[in-house]
This record gives sequence, structure tokens and C-alpha cells, in this order.
Amino acid sequence: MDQSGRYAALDLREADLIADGRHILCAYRMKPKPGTTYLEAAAHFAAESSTGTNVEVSTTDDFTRGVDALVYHVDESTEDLRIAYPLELFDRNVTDGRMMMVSFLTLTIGNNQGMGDIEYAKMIDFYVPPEVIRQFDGPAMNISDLWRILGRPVHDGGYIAGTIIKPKLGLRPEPFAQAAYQFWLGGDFIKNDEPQGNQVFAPIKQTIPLVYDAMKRAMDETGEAKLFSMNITADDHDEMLARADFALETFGPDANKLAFLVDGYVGGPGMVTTARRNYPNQFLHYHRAGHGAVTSPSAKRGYTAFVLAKMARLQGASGIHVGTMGYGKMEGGADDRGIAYMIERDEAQGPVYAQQWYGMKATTPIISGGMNALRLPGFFANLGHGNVINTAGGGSYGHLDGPGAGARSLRQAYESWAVGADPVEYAATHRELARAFESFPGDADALFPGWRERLAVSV
Ligand code: CAP
Ligand code: MG
Repeated sequence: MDQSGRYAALDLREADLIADGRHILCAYRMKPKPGTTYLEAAAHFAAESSTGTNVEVSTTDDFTRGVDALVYHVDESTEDLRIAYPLELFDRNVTDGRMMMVSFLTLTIGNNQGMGDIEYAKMIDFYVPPEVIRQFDGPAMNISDLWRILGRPVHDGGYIAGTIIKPKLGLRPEPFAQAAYQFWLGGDFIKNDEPQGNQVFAPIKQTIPLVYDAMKRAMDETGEAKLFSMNITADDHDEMLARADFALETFGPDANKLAFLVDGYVGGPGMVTTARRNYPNQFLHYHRAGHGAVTSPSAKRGYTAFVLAKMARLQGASGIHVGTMGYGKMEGGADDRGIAYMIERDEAQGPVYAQQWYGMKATTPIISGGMNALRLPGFFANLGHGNVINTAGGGSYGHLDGPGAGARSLRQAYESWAVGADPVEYAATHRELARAFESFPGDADALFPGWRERLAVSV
């Protein structure tokens, strides 16, 4: 059934839709299956994403038609499909009237992901009008609050050197806390790895008190504040709260140094909002493990990492992993810097839409995944600044002189970039950075040919 007569309005101008402020706009890369025209498939896609199905139903009335999602732009040659979703379509809380991300997902990237006449569709960008910015929580905390805790300027407070307790799993409470203590002697920020929680060999009720004790000893020894991002991911709402409440009680006077991490992609938007609304005074760390299933460039369905990060800011993530832009181990490229710009600036240009945030707090880019001191200078040069949280697991625990030295090598790498120095020259007077070259010789050879001679290293 050709529904383009109802669900397509190609005379609508995008600029007018934006000026009008009554629609969320979504841009997709869509390809229909053979046997239907592009516009027919697009119209069916919009119907299934809003008020329709594959046949007309007798209960439709004029009001229904007034809230149809409308295809306003198609370009089959570039698989460009753009749809305007009236704000009325989106579910609102009965508790406080606010919008919710799960409704955005259910409509704009829900049933339309499995339609019989659609080969694939992937959301590459979306635009929200000012009213939507006003109807989402946005971040309560971000890196500025962490800089304050660390005693740094709350603007441009610079690089936060972090790690992930490694190995990813398999440490019992005592070695776990010792690994944390050793890193904190040189670094700022430690996170649980995404699967670390309340495993039977490392119960939270034993591990967290030991971690806090390690933090206090490291703070005493260094005279510096330290930060811990604790994973509170769990299926059950009450379980999440039980973990968070126990940690807050344990950290007591240092609870302001405790962030909460949620595996937001696998946990879903409800988990993110649970953390955001129950613990607004804690930095909300959004880990995106699993996102590659839909965001990978090899995935033709779902949505991109850019879209994921933009959704996370609306929901109120204090920080979200944005990848390493081709400098680490995970998929990504230099242009992914646009993801960071979209979540940290008050206005930015996405792949399709310019977006203004009207003062909604920034979400901090978290840089993680195969990073070490040698890979950081190129990363900062690409991003253009160092106001990020970097977590390097292998890059710290793989350092020849231990995680404390690994942490110092990360900071020295940042400093070398910040002063515009050649990292190899800088390493000549900064031992931990020099030893990072020996710790990761493959990276050193690839990134800094001739480093051995310049650092008088024979191996
Ligand atoms: C990094 C990491 C991070 C991923 C997340 C890991 O460890 O802890 O979870 O990098 O990827 O488990 O691999 P390493 P992303 O530092 O040892 O690589 O930030 O792209 O979501
Ligand atoms: Mg991890």
C-alpha cells in the first residue's frame, strides 16, 4: 500500500521545521528492499514509526493524521531519508511531565528496524528543538565538578589521567584495592571495568571499603584528591540503589570523589535515568559497552556513536566514552572528534543538523580503549584540546614500572603536547614517559621511528 500521500510531505522545508520548533527531525541512511519505490518505502517507514501500520485502520481520525511523522526529504542516490516527528508523539512522565529517551528510541529506531520492505536503515543524526532541550534532564555534573574536587580551575582544568582496574575480571578484593592504590600514586581517576561488579570472588561489601582505604592512603601520600568511578549497573533498580548507597556510605566524607558508572547501552535509558535522578550529586559515567552492535560502520542498522552520545547528553550523562578517534584499539576515526564537540559545546554541527543546547550542561568526552602515553599526543593534536577524562588500562598496568609510573607517563604525554614539545625529546627528561616507549615498543616504532637511538635505548 502506497502511503506516501499521507506520510510524505516533500514540500516541507527543513529550515521551516526547525524554525517552527514543533518536531524532532531524524536523518537516516535507508535502503528499501526490491519491489517498492524509495518514497513508498520511506512513507511506510514513517507510518510504522508514528501513527500507522501497513493498512489503513477505521479508527484513524483527523487528530491522528495531525501527528503523523512525515518524510520531508529523500535522496535515493545517497540513501538519505529525513523524517519530522511531531513532539506530540513522544511519551511524557506522569510524575513530572518530562520527556523520556525510551520513547524516542521506540518511535524513531523501533519497529522500523525490522520491516519487511526495508533492507536497512541507520540513524546518523537527529535534531531536537528548544522545547525538547527543556524537557530532558541533561547533566547535573561534569568534568568541571571533578576539576573542582582535584583543586584545578573549573574552566579548562585540563587532562584527567585515569585507568580501568585490570585485569578486567579475576582480582579478589585485596589485589583489586592494591592495583587501585598503585595507580593513584601517579594518577587521578580510576573506574571499574564495565563487567566488574559484585562477582562472588570480589563482593562489593568487601572490595569497596578496601578501595576507599586505598584512596585515602594514596591521597595522604600524594596530597592530591583522587576519584573513583564505581559500576552500579544491574538489572534491578533496587540493586543499583543498594550498590550506590553502600558506596556513598562507605566513602562518607569523601563521597564527593565517587562517580557512578552505568553500562548505558546494554542497560538502556532507564538505567541511565535511574542513576541521573537518584544521584544527581555524583558524576554519571556512561560506559557504552555493546554499542558497536549498532554503531559500528559495518552495521547498516541502528544508529551511530554520534547519535548515542547526543542521546546521552540529553539524558544527563556527566561523561560518555566517545572512542579514541583512530588512536586506540576500538573502531573509530579522526572525524569522530565531532562526537566530542557535539556533547561538550553549546552549539555544534552534526553530520546533518546543527544543534544548539541552550545552556544544557556539557557531557564530558571520556577517552578509552587501547590508549597509552605514546598514543596520546596524536590524539590531543586531532581533538585540539585536553579537557577530557582518559582511562588507559593496558596503558597503565602494562607499563614496565607499574601503574603509578604508567599514570605519570600519561600525564607527561599530555604535558608534552600541551607545551608543544616533541614527545621523544620530552621523554629524554621525563623517565616514566621514556619507559613507556620501552613498555610499548610496537607503538613506539610505529609512531616515533628512531626513538631508540634518540633515547639511547639498546633493546
Ligand atoms: C579499555 C576498556 C574500555 C573500552 C571501552 C576495555 O581498556 O576498559 O572498556 O576501551 O571502549 O575494557 O577495553 P584498555 P570505548 O585501556 O586496556 O584498552 O571507550 O570505545 O567505549
Ligand atoms: Mg572496559
